[in-house]
Amino acid sequence: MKILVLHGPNLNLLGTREPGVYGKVTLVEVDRMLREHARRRGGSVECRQSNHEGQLVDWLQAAQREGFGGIVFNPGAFTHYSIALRDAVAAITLPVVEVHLSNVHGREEFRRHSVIAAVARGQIAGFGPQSYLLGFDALTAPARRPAPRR
Ligand code: CA2
Repeated sequence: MKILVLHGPNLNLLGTREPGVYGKVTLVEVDRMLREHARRRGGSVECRQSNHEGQLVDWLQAAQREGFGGIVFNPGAFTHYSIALRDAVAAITLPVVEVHLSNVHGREEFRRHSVIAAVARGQIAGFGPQSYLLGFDALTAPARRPAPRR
């Protein structure tokens, strides 16, 4: 399955500033890890980053007709207040998994609320770059449900 990975604002700075919060891995390295992870699982990813809300809305809206099967989305700071991104996620039929490098629930109060989470398939936060890999797995290898009892 082909998965679209969207990185929101400021994530282009990853690995160059605030290593104590976001680590030392750059966005180029995260994307490389994702491509390798997807390849090992027989899938693929296309990774894009934008600092602009409208660009992210356009990519979300276009994803289905571009042939993607799901979206791994780190909306960055937009997570906490962008109703435009929430509406875009709610409007599309593709599954979206919200991911965060940091554990947003253990940080400042304003980061504990996501306006996206309620319309996403789920949220993964706090595992550094691995959050993205887990997001890929959640979309491509949904957890097995226990067999029904007879
Ligand atoms: O933990 C995450 O992945 C966040 O989405 C990152 C956002 C933050 O606003 C969210 O609350 C949580 C910030 C991305 C900025 O990334 C930087 C990376 C390096 C240096 C400066 C910013």
